Amino acid sequence: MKKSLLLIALVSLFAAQAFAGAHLVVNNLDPAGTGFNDPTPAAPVGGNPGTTKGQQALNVFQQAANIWGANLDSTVTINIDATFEPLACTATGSVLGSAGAQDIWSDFPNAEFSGTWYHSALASKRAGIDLAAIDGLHDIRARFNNLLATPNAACGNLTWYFGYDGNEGANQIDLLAVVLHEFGHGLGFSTFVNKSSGAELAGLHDIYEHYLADDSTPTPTSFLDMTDAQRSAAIINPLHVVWNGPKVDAAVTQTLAFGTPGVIVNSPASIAGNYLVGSAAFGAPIGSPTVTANLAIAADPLGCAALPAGSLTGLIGVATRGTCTFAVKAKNMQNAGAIGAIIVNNAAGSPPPGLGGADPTITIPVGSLTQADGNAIKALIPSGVNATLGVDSTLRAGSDRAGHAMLYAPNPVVGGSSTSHWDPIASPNQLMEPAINGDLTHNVTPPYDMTLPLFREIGWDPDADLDLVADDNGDACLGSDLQPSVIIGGNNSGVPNTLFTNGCSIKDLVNQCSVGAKNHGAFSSCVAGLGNALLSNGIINSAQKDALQSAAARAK
Ligand SMILES: [Ca+2]
Ligand SMILES: [Ca+2]
Ligand SMILES: [Ca+2]
Ligand SMILES: [Zn+2]
Repeated sequence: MKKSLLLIALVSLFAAQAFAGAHLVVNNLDPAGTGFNDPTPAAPVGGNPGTTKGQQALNVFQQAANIWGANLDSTVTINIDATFEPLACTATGSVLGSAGAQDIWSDFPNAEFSGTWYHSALASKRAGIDLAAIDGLHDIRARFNNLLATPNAACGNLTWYFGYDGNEGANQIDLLAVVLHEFGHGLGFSTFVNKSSGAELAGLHDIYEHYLADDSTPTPTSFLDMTDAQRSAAIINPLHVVWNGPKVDAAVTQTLAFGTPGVIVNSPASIAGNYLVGSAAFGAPIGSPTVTANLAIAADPLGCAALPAGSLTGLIGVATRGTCTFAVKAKNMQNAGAIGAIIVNNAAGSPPPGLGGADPTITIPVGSLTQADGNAIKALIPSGVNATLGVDSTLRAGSDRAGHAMLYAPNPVVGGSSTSHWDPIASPNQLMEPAINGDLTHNVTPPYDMTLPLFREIGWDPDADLDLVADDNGDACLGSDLQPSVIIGGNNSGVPNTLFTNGCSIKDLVNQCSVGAKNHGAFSSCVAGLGNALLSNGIINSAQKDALQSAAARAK
């Protein structure tokens, strides 16, 4: 237990307490009159019985705490400090919330890996003691956007929905999903690697980073084996940063649906392969239908002028971004006979942009390519390029070819978000994507969601009996009796109920005697044998052996 690092300085102390599952406590740090203390009357909604906006907000947080508490196991209370504050807002996109660990630890008792940072809630779960309290801290600090309390044009008139049922209306944001998401970051769904420099925090790996890899190489390259420069390059390698761990790999097959949109170059062989595609707000959705054809550059390479009639008949047209709208380019290519349209970005960066705009007369599928991919493809079009614009039905949306889940790795980097989310290409939509989608279920397990499998991977082991021995890895006695002394049939032997490293207590072993015994005599003699074994191993003394035997004898 040598190192801790304070991420945010705050005070307060809570005593550790044992709970089946985990106990998350939300501390309301809002000043009077706002956020959790907003006295504005509100009608109960979607299962939330609160009668003020503030009470409803607090209820939603408690609901999120209960959902995580039912899915995680810890003997140590998880303390979360939360506020509503004005966060960044625009008419087209707003920061809903942010959260992170207040305190992190390495080299604590029962750490799975040495020299590795853990979020304090997870470190405390493994250690069985409240490590954040040692630093005078809580585990998680979470902030939520107070500008969404009432309709506000600067935030696109979005407001919070306080129901528990996911039935938010138009222009409403499901607060419960956002709180689950932000608590997820604080519980472990985030890396401490510097997203710009690629440097590790204070030179140590972190437990999340442990499973990050770049799959550009035939064998994915672990972030742990990279230099800072290699790490910073990988962080901006879209669709190539993956989670390389067996539990999430298994969750991928249970959760993600087949069908990844893409441009697949079929020939020539030199550039054959899958290319990331951005989708358009107009035209047919990519994949309905999937189109395969030769590519042709529009006679006007920008596609802004009307194109010669029939010049793209049966072809997929290619135009470059700029000068006129995406919809104008697509419509001109459609008018010239194209069965699909590709617009190549005119600036560096990846992933390729989504194509905004509207024109209901466009009926062909339209997609975008990055400048780098588009230029490489365009260079070979004069000698013939055949490609498919559609859905790759052999690849799960959000998985790479090897079956690893993809993490968000946009270029340029998005400081708070890169690598600490799934890639948004994931389908069905996942809780831990960088933007909240309206169809989330509040489930954190497959077949809906991969967040809990990721938590299992980083060490949130299932431990229903809270004996700190993982139920799925080494606990030979599930549902252990952990009373301080061995009590047999109501008779307290006074013998300390030692817990062994295999997750069995002395009482568990006594219980095994009672399961196997045909009658009380057989039970008693089994306990006598157990007492002798414990004595000869120096775990109890002979007086304790006698006390154990006597309690068993009286337990008739
Ligand atoms: Ca998605
Ligand atoms: Ca256990
Ligand atoms: Ca056990
Ligand atoms: Zn997030």
